[in-house]
Amino acid sequence: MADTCNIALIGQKFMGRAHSNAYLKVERFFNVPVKPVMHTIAGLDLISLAPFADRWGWKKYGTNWKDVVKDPAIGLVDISTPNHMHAEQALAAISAGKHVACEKPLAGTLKDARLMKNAAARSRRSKTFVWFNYRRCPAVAFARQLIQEDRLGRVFHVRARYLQDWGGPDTPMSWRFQKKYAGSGAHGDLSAHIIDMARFLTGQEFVEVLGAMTETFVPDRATPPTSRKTGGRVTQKKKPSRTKVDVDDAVAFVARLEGGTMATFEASRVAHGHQNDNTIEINGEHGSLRFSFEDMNWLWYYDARDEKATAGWRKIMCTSAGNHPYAGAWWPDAHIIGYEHTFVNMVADIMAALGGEEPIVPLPDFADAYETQRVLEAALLAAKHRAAVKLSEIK
Ligand code: SOE
Repeated sequence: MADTCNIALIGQKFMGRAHSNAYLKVERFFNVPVKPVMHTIAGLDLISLAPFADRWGWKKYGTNWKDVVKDPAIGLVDISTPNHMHAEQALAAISAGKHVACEKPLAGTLKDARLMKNAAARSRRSKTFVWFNYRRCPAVAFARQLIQEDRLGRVFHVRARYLQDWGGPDTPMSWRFQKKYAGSGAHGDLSAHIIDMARFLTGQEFVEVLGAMTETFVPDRATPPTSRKTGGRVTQKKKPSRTKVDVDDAVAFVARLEGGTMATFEASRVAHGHQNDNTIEINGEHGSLRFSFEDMNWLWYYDARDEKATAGWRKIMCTSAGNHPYAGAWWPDAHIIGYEHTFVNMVADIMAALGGEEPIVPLPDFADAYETQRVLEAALLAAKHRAAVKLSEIK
């Protein structure tokens, strides 16, 4: 019989839903050596917490995350909160001897990320994981496999972009637009994913960021109405006001990876027509690979060794059991999967790791995510100083 691990999830918004769904589904599709038990959900808003717990099947709920992480019944703490809370929550969970699965980026700042990495390294009991979920699209995992089989030969280019369009002037202020909560804007939120993908796919670390540019197109945003409780009555603050944005809406940077790979990255929240366009292309000596999340079941492959007359991009449907990672857990060929499956795949791998088994695809721990955080920092410094920044300068 499989062991169990009681989960405490902190955060009940977008990622809270994605993770809850993953814990709920995983053992219907995967044979996991350790089964997650949806024990406690912690969140700030008590009014929505009870229905959330009920809808997703969390046994308990509470508004005090500090009590929740100390609960002896809990085995793994899942941190799905804004970036400025990651360090405090992860450190508390690690010192309570829990395993930790933290949302990306590892933290809002390099300093927080370093504290987390060091705490994880010192711990004898805690295993750590970071939710870089796009590694777990079968097409991405398969691309890595092809690169490891040396299908591309020497890698020349990585060309990655992550474009969204929800951050225009009409979007009100939220934690994502404030440095004290988020650390940075599109950069920490979106570049973090494509930096992780570049490292994951090529197996190469970054050597230098040669140049970077950040831009804040929308300098302030409407402050959302806050509600106040006066004498048992909830009153809305009416006066419209605006709050200053102090993070980037968009970023672009150029980097060199080990092996001399030339890499370009772009991330934006104001690129109309691109809603979740997480695209990466890799060009090597013998061919190219291309993945785009909005078409996530497909991997594009160009083999430069094909005869010229019939050479061309192959569009590979990555849903074949036994051939494509994770595909065997899901549906018959071409019965495609979506965003939520990447999180289920990740929980399957976390549960495998907790049970002493090999995950299907390597899991990023705090030390791994810290490498991505160093690249984020190098690009921010390169933009600030309009100068190249060597990764060796970022400790
Ligand atoms: C918002 O930009 C967001 O939810 C990111 O925070 C996620 O990491 C990304 O996967 C989807 O978009």
